[in-house]
Amino acid sequence: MSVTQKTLSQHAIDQENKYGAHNYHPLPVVLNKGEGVYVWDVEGKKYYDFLSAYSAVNQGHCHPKIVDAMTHQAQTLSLTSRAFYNDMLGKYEKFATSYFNFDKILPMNTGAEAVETALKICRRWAYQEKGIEENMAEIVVCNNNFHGRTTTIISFSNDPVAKSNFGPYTNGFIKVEYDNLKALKEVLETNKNVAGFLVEPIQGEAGVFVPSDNYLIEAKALCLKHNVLFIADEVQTGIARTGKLLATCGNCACEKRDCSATPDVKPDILILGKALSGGAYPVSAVLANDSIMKVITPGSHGSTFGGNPIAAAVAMAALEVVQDEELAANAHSLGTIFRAELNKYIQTSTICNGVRGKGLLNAILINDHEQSDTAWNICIRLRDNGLLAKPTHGNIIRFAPPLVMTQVQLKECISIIIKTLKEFEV
Ligand code: IF1
Repeated sequence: MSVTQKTLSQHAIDQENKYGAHNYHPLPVVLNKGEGVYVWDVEGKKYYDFLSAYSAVNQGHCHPKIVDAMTHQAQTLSLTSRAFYNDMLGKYEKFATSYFNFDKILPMNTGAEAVETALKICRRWAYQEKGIEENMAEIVVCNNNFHGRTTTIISFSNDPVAKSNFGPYTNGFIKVEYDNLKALKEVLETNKNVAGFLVEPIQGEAGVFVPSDNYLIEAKALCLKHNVLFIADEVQTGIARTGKLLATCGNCACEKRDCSATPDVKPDILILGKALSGGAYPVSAVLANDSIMKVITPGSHGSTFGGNPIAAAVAMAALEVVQDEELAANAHSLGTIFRAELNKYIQTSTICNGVRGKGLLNAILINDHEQSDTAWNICIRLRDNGLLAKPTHGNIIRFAPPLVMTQVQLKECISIIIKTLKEFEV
């Protein structure tokens, strides 16, 4: 059958199926244009993007300031490797360390690379500074975590789909229940070799689990008491997504942040990715103060593209957009409206029995069992109704639009979501 007879979408889907590894199960929609909160498919249909590439496109698709910075740098100097200096990296490092209020930054590319980098820094700090016996360091992680897909990271995952048949696994991790201070306290009191505690301020992939207001600050206090590094993975929750510049916040330089009830927590090691570039380019980073980052010495860590000139230019532009357009405050106020409107609907809904989240990282709970395809079918209908979203696990649908959304646009999206959910009312 020729392409003209098949829809352009089906042709693209068939090509991916035939030539690409099947490591995803995408929603059947083929996009070819993005602008702000909108994306278009190859047949020209327009959608609200309510996933933002898993919180990478916080600044909106193809933000002109970010695209201009990327284009200009790409036409000037794209990559030197770290074998030589260049005029962009130091400028970016000064900008970013001041912006997030840390002494040093180690630039990488993907979120998983930044998580791996943080684990290496934590282990070396444990041996060289805390005095733990070589190869005995343990890092505490939470059940149902998601920190990426490298072999070490899946070694401490409890998701069989992401983990099975990829062994042998990396040792040196202890799992505790998320949002359980008693469990964390117990582990820190009974294990003298704990080097760090790696935690998502909100568990995104697990289903947007927001911990108790005091969890992060009390966990940080326990880490301080036991000389254990508090490592915050803000790859998904960072860069204004939850209504503050960072979900942990941590005395950042951003004056206009709109703090919610959660008290500030300054991590010992901060991990960033995704929206650090506004979704334009792979940029991630690990930030820490000198007392920790000093364990990294020449040749002990690196990456060909880490901190390249384009990444530096893009990240500075992306972070300026967050401040200039007050995206944290917008995420905070729009998120409050979103949860209030969905909670009103839930009072009389038979298909939706909960909404949770912070800022514009939210999820709804579908009233069906985990293995049902109801959440998937709802996302198919949302697509037909002009809004793109995707289930996390089973019966939970994550909603995370770009933070540049206006109140009028949000209200239209809320009506699309409720109209679609009503189609599944029993
Ligand atoms: C996929 C999930 C989200 C992350 C946190 C590190 C990373 C991620 C908290 C690694 C990445 C992405 C990966 C992407 C889908 C998406 C995701 F569904 F996988 F779990 F957002 F929830 N820490 N999350 O959320 O960053 O290496 O991908 O740049 O792999 O399907 P990365």
